[in-house]
Amino acid sequence: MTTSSTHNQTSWAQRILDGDRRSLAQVISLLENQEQEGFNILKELYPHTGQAHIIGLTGPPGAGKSSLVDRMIQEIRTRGHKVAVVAVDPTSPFTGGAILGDRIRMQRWASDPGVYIRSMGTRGSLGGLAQAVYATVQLLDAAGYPYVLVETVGVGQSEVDIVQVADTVVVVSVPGLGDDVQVSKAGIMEIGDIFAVNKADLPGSQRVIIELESMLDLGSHGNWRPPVIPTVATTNQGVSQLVTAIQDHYAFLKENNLLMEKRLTRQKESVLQRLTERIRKDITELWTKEHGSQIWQDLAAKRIDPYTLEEQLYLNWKGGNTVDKKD
Ligand SMILES: Nc1nc2c(ncn2[C@@H]2O[C@H](COP(=O)(O)OP(=O)(O)OP(=O)(O)O)[C@@H](O)[C@H]2O)c(=O)[nH]1
Ligand SMILES: [Mg+2]
Repeated sequence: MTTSSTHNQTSWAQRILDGDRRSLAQVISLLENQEQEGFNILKELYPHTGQAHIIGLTGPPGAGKSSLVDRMIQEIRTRGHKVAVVAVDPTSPFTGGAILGDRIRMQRWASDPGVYIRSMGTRGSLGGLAQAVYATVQLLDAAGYPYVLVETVGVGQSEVDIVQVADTVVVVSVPGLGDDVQVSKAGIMEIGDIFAVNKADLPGSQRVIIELESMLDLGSHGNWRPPVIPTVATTNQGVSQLVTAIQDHYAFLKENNLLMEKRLTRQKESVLQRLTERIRKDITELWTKEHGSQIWQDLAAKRIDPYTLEEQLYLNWKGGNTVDKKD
């Protein structure tokens, strides 16, 4: 999908602020494809961001994250708020695509103007996904959704590091995966603000709860002790408690002046990431343009060493000069 460059940016931004869902979908696609026009629209909307509570849900495949999100939408709607969802599927080559179960679940919100759901895959570069998600969340924030839920698969090594996006991270665990699969996975205990043990109707859930509780007892987490909440997404059990815990965590962040700090850290990181990516592209382009595969041949034939090469490429990029060829 393309948008005409003759389009007035202000009108795009205004339509987002006015809650036009079609425009929202179009701008998200721009962001997903890393189109500069999308970021230009975000520039204008930036002053309108910072109102939404960004909630990340992460956990192993099939843990019931989407089912929980669906129930949370219901709960948040019951409490009288609008809500937006970004379902991130790093493995999917399809944009805006979701598996059948997700489609059916999402379908029931299609007629509710207070709910906006969007799936994001990796149509562009895999590395660009995190940035696209981050930008999309900001857009939804500016569009006036007070709650933005972000569902991602996996923890730690995941392409989209949820901590980079969310104010509150809900780690979803399930019984039956074996303890080292989830609980002791590096980083999982540190990133969770809330632990949901879903599929609490299945055997073994009590053990997962006890394990999580004892690991949390050992750890240090400042003044916020992450709660462990059993849930059954299929029957809505525990969902109200989960949403209340999420709201409590937000209140905690605000009361302790941690929210601004957290968000600033994230924004700095995002600026650095985008800058690094831009410079990386620049350098790659530079040497491809000027040397083709010659530098690699030189390297292979030991006509140049990798350290000198790196130094030369860096100076070349920095000064805009040509790399000295070895004769
Ligand atoms: N018994 C039981 N099944 C559940 C529960 N929650 C979800 N499920 C089932 O688990 C399966 C996976 O649910 P999803 O919500 O798609 O899980 P997910 O974590 O979003 O999966 P991915 O996005 O593919 O990683 C579905 O068949 C659900 O019906 C639960 O609390 N108890
Ligand atoms: Mg899912």
